[in-house]
Amino acid sequence: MHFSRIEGRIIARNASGAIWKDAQLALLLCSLLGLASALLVLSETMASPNAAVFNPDKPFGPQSGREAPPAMVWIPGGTFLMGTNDKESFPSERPAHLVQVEGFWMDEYDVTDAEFAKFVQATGYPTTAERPVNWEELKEELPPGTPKPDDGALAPGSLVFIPTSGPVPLNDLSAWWRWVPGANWRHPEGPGSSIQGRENHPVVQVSWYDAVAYAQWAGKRLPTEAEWEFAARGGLESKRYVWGDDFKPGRRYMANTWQGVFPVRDSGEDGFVGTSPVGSYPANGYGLYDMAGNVWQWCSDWYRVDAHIEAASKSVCRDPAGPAESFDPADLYAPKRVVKGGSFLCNPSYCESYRPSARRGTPPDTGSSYTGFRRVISGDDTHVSSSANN
Ligand SMILES: [Ca+2]
Repeated sequence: MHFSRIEGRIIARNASGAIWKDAQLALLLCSLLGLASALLVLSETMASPNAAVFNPDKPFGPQSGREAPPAMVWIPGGTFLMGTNDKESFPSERPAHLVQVEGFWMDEYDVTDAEFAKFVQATGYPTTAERPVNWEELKEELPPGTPKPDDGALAPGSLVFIPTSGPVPLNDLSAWWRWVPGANWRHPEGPGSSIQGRENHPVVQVSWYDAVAYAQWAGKRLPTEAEWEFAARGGLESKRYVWGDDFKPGRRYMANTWQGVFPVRDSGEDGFVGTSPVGSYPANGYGLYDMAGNVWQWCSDWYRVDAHIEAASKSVCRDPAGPAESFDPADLYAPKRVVKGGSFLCNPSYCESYRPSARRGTPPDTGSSYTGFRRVISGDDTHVSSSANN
């Protein structure tokens, strides 16, 4: 077992999981409620240039006037309120603040197993989970003095979700995450599992480095967190979900999430236990699928828990690329990148992170069975699309 790696990661994730009740951050947030309130008033009075009436059966398409790269949709850009002032959110999602993004192209779907297989076949690229753990790199992400584990414990592997046999405290992620040697994108749950029959599911067990490598090979890049959230909102303004404020409009599930007692048993009432084929639920207002639930999606930004507080100090953030470095007071040693969108594990009792404002930090070398990605092309890089690989 990757004791140190697991311990380091799980300690970090425990801390992230407990952030909801983190007194220090809560106090920090309270000191900013005045600003948050001002922004809330602004959110209610500002013009909504991108506001749209959402019809899940008839998403409106891009009107860019340009030929779309294959399987990508045009996100028109504009100004929006990023983050939220909703009290039913994590402190890291607050406060809402004005952000402007330029138009860009975005993958209609998460990158699938079949697509990622083409990349690996063409390049021979070994993913992070398929390579032995580099102790010299890993120890930099752990508290000083952490002893080196046995070499056998540094064999290739990744994190896999394992349901528990009964209810457990929800502040201890190590109860349902296991380091599984041999787990990688071809074997998402470890040896014995495969992606056969899951070719159209989002690829998982990919690190941030793997996602960047594939994006660059395809002539694309990862979205910034601001681009991702703007796109996820689909033209709607400050809605709780990417389709509106009602979680189940007309009693219809709109995303692949978790039903039942977490992390014991997922009833699959929404049609799927685990990942679902991309595009199984209605697209959002921009015609993007799975911008809520299914799998978390890597963004290019470094993760700071207080990134929105810093951003809110400016009148408008224009195409923000995120903070210069990672910061998470609950885990000072492992730098993290932003992931967005929540996953098939998200449940109202736990994190409800399928909301567009939800955000989390994950070390860039850490893949898992619930994290994938999609890619973008800058609006002024359309020429790239003609030579881009799918
Ligand atoms: Ca589900």
